[in-house]
Amino acid sequence: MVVLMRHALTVLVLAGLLLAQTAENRKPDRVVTINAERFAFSPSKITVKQGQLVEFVLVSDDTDHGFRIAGAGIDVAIPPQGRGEAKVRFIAREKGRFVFECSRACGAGHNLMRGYIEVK
Ligand SMILES: [Cu+2]
Repeated sequence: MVVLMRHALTVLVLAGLLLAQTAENRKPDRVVTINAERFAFSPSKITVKQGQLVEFVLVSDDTDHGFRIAGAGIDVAIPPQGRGEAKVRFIAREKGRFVFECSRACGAGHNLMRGYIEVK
């Protein structure tokens, strides 16, 4: 019985995840892979068109890092090298410059880990 209930719960959780994803379930207009390593993102300057749905694929070349886009409500953990990647979607609704930065303390040059997205 407990096992059955666990299954039911799993199904509910999965259904919820699916619902949450449908809104932005369309294929991204652009996929940009960003590599993170002490103490830089590469590339660190990215230009996108206004309205594009951009998917960032975030890969660490060493330790734990984070990827935060200021003012966009985005902050995800990037797993250490060999432990997979993080994906996050960003819609460039307004023109301008969005700064991104590392959000996990990764060492002495952590504060230097930043870049920007230029929306044109
Ligand atoms: Cu850092």
